[in-house]
Amino acid sequence: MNLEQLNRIATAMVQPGKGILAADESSSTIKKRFDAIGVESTPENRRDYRELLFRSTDAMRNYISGVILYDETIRQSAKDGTPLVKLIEQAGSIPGIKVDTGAKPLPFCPGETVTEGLDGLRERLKEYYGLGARFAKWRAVIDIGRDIPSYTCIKANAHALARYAALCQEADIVPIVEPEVLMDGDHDIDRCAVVTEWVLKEVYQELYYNRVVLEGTVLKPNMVIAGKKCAKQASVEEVAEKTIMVLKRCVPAAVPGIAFLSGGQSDEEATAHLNAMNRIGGFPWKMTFSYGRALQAAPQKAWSGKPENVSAAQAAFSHRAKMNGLATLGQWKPELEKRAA
Ligand code: 5MM
Repeated sequence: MNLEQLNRIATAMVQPGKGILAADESSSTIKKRFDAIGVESTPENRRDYRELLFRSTDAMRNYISGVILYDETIRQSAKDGTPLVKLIEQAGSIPGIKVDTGAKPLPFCPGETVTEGLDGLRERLKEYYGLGARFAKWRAVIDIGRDIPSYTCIKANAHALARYAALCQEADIVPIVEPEVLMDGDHDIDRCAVVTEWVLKEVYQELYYNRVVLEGTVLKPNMVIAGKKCAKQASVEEVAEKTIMVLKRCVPAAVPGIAFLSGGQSDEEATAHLNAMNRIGGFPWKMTFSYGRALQAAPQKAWSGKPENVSAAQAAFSHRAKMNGLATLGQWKPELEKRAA
């Protein structure tokens, strides 16, 4: 394990002003996104769409530190034959790879899942390193509902995340550790705080027992936020304060940075929350974004599968990337959205 390299990559991934583009939708997820804009999900269309993102020079050069890819994408080339990984590198951004194989039902735990993908991971990581990946991602999913999450679910997912992270570091690949507490339910923000704290405590305990070196990791958590169906939604300030409170209780200062997922928040909410946290400050890690939907919803809509819309889609992507880049510095303002519109 080359700790110096791991720390250098992790630090570059969370550098101020930039964040991570999560473009690692599995085939079933990207199909859902394409269905919504009336585009058939073929390998060519997926390639064209992702090529459009990676050729968005303004966004990629100035605001995107790294891109999480799916297995298909890391092997694909652009229309002119340039490997997509090269496009990312040429823009000064770091290629990464999703290595979990998805969340599967957890036996005797109704409604809960455990993320799989450890079998053969050592060999896959070696191949991905050869293909250019310098960081990886594994997403555990924790749902909040009546009688869930169970300790069984939290423990199983935390253990798998730590086994994955150790294998990554052995292969000189920075692990993004993503324990996502979903915001799908009707729970309030305080319940989300309690569950997120429990999950993060277990995750850091398992990382310790699995000998993961925190300086060579990045955490990708949910924000502490009320469930989408909760009648009482929290203010931007409350989300920012409670997220910082929970993270301070759980995440050691040795972790270089925290890159949030957007989890179903609107584009602007995800930006406003990140901005509010960075304005408050006073924490030991960099705080940035690793958004999927909150970065891609606008460009997907603008593109809608039409070649003549590529520039408009790239402009939409650049705008969201810039807004989130400003939020990492606490310099975003709602007026900036209006001016662009
Ligand atoms: C881009 O979506 C990622 C892949 O999801 P599936 O494995 O379900 O296809 C997802 O893991 C993503 O990286 C995170 O959830 C963050 O994305 P959001 O949209 O929550 O910001």
